[in-house]
Amino acid sequence: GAEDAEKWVKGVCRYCGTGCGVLAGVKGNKIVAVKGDPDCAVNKGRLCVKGILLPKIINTKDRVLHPLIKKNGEFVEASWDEALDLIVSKIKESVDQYGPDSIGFYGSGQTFAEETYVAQKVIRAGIGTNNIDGNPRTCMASAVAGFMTSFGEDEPSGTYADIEEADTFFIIGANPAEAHPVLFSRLIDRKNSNPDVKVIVADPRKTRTGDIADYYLEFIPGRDLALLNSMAQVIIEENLINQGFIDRHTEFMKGTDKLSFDAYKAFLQDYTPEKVEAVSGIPAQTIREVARLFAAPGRKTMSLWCMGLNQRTRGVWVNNLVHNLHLLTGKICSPGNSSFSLTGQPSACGSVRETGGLSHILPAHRLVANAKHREELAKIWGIDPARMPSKPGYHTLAMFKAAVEGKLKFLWVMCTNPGQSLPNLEYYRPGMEKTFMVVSEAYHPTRTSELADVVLPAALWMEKEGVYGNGERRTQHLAKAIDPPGEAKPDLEVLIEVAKRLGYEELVPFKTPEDVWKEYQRCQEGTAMQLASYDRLRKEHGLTWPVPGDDKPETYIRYARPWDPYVKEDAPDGIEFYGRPNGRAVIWARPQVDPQENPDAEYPFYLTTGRILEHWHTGTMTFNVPELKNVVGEMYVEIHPEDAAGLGIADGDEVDVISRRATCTLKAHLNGRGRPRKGLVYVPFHDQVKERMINRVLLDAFDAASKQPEYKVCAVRLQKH
Ligand code: MGD
Ligand code: SF4
Repeated sequence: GAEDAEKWVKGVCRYCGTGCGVLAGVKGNKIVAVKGDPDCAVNKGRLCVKGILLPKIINTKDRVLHPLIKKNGEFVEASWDEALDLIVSKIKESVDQYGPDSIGFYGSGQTFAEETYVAQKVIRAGIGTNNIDGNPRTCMASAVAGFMTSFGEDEPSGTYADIEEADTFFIIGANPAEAHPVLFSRLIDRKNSNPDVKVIVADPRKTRTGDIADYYLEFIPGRDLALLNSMAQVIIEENLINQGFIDRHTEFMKGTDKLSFDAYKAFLQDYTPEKVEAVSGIPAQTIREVARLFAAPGRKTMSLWCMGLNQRTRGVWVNNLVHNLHLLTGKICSPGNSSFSLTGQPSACGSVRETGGLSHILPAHRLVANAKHREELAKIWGIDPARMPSKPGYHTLAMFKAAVEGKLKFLWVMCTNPGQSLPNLEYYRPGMEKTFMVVSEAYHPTRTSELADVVLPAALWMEKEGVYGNGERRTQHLAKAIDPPGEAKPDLEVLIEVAKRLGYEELVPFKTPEDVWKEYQRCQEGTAMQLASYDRLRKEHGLTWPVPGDDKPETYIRYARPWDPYVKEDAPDGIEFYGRPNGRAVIWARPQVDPQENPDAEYPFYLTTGRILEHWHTGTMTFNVPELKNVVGEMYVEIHPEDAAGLGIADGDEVDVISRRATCTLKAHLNGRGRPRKGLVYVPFHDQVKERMINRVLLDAFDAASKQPEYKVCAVRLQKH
């Protein structure tokens, strides 16, 4: 317990995108307790149940302690030398025979920034392919493309500090009560502090977040594009717009064409509340009331969303439609007025979006497709720009499809568990088995490591030093508190060692994470994404970028003076969307388009999936914590009581959830912690047991622009088991 701690080491929680600061109590080489960091602005000492139980993920019986190589179908212990030699020879062989594009790297929003930075550098500048992607594709890609298309720059304008300033919260497609619990506690505090604070929650499933709603909008899955357009229609119709803001800071677009305000207004005529009532299932009067509340003059409005908008075949569009509401009303770029996408993972922003860990982006928000951006990096990296591959690589599903089709010969998976977390698993898992797959993992077996050829033992949370970046642009340093067990090593060391053995010594002149950070900081020069120095990060409790110099403060609000140092002094109203060539953000005309798979006579229910409070993604860590496992030991299917009655299903009955792709058998929860609307069922995706691994049932449609998979809507049939 805490009383045994000999010292307290500063870090960050290992789990969600909230990014709570923690202090790890260390005795000898053990973490004996964890407490919330009282000096971290995110949580001010608070932690949720997952965070407080972090010490229990470390000394578990399934930690991988030595490299493992699969020989004749069995894993056998090997030395690091043997494992690395094998990896290097496989990479060389694949590149020689099939070219650089036969190699792929699949990373994570849970690695450190330094790890992804080095991985993408070695893959691009060394091997010569852009085949590096990661689980943020399944998580944030639509938010990235939404910010890029609306504002010309990735990541939100505001920070969590907007929570304490906002009067109206519009929460759509997010369940922070379970997925971002400490952030949610800030929201409850805000609501309790002021009776005027109102909360709108829009979700096809009544969640714990919905419990604090003044307005709860239970819409038909996939119909939120219509809902958001309808709110815009009301806002314009009732003259709740901010005309000055629109005139000075925005422009209207549809597809590749500019629109006039009148043409946009005409486009919205298909979305009057009366028309959208029929489409969305929300009464016209409710749509009017929430639109008025959203736009009410003198009130500050903060929107919050997460996977419910991102994991969609029209994820980018629906992101744009939330931004539209803020731009039409001018409720953005001032305290409490914020269009804020929540992130899922502790470092999806810091370690993937910012470092260039997706197949189409480069460090510091640069783009692969931009020749000038490639040249800038080639210069910093000291290589011939011609060596920088110009073709974007495989996005996540394309990469795993290439493995199924035999085109991807070598795949390195680090800090993620796609054998359980990809959709349509029956299709993708055989590809992981077929390709030569290296898995860097802290535990074995996982649903991915079991399919690997080599498993590399990874140092876990607080067993290594590095930097995370949470959902509010906060860059946070984690010190090393203890040594990893057995022969486990930090992923960074392994990446550097493999690069050296491949002959790329000049690309990895790094001895420490700080060395990597210094080079990464050079990549940020000349961009509006400047991060603090390592020295400063070590001392501070996280800083929200841009931080353009060690003597400069962190930045609360982007695109606005006095906060953002990149906004021109004479910018009208002190606002400039400088990511866009003309400094104007875009209000997009985006129509309602239904999801790819919708219920029909054969598969009459919608299925949606997500997280619960006690577990983290594929459960490798949280199922190792007895307290969490005891609360929820297996996943289940939530069914509306009337639907269940119609099928003769009682609470606790085993139910087959059947799609065109696979069947899962799960216990029915009729009045659980969430209640889906009639015609919808909900399954958390954490279970590791094949019969309950819901991702076998899901389809693998994806957003055409962001390539983010659709985890939120598909069609199923239910049957008592
Ligand atoms: P995690 O359990 O987070 O799941 O899915 P994954 O990323 O596949 O996997 C992280 C792995 O890293 C764990 O196995 C852990 O043991 C290991 N690990 C921990 N620390 C370290 C380390 O320091 N080094 C290394 N090498 N390994 C480490 C998440 C993914 O799932 C995401 S991000 C989203 S948003 C999607 N959400 C989603 C959904 O909402 N519904 C459904 N049905 N599926 C989904 N899948 C996606
Ligand atoms: Fe960790 Fe998220 Fe809980 Fe904070 S809210 S303690 S970051 S899981």
